[in-house]
Amino acid sequence: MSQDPLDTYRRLLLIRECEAQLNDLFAKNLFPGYIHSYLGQEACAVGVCDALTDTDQIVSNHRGRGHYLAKGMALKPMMAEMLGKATGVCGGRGGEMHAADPSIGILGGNGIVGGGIPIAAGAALSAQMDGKGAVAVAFFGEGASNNGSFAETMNVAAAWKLPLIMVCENNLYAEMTPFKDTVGQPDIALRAAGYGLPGEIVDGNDVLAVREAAGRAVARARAGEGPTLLELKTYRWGGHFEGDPRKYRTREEEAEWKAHCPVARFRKVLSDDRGIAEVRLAELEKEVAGEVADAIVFALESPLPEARTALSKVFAA
Ligand SMILES: Cc1ncc(C[n+]2csc(CCOP(=O)(O)OP(=O)(O)O)c2C)c(N)n1
Repeated sequence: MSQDPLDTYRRLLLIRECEAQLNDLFAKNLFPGYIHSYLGQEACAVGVCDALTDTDQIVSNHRGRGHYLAKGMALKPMMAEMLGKATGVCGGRGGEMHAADPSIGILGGNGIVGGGIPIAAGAALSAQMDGKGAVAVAFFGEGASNNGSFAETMNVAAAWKLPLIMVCENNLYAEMTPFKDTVGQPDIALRAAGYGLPGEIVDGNDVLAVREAAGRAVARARAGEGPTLLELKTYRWGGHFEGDPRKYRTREEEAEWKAHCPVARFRKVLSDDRGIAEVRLAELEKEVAGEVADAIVFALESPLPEARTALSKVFAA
């Protein structure tokens, strides 16, 4: 749990810089496979993870780097994993969508939309049985909220009072489909009442608002009062994946959302409300950019996994 505003800012910057640099690698044809960028959604991951401890567990989705970094995944092994290298956090076997580090409560990403939600419920059930007050978080998009796994998990989590925080990052588009074309009413949080649990709509571009809402949900879960659904209203700045021509939305809409940049917004809070000097903020920004640049060099220079290890860590062959 972080209460240090500069630590919060550092992690927002870390995600922002990683995403920008990875997009650059992709443009230079140095990135294997797809990139599902988290640019624009940084405050969701950081705000939620600020309310957690190392023993709490998270389950991510296909847009997971923000979640990994916010929960504390080490930068170099994370970056190497993205490039499929042997030094990656999963030895290069997970790649862009499936990094994990259970030692700090990151149970992994998931390429199956909605697939991570019941896994998080399982982690919450196990935390409940352990009785040590840990909680689990499911991160998913609004597209996943129309999947059966969402409905089934909401029901069982409420019935069993699981210490589960359901975090829906509503970024308005599932691949190329506008969310408004797929639902009868646009507020996912309202569905919570039908299952018998609290639901809250939060400005997902305001890291402090996200942290406060997550803090309330975590406190409820730790107290044995059961799950909460948080709907974080946000926007993905890029396409569904890098290279997506984004024909399904306007550049004007994108500019409007970019004006509510979650990183710039928190920077303004730090300088205007908390009196943190410009020079300190600029120093931190430079430091983070340097760390990311070093991590990219590390990842690029790392070896690919050796062919003879192809079957290691395979449960059944
Ligand atoms: C079960 C399943 N259906 C469809 C897909 C293809 N798919 C990948 S991402 C995606 C959109 C998911 O949207 P959302 O859950 O809102 O997350 P976002 O990409 O907006 O972060 C789809 C349909 C998939 N991977 N798995």
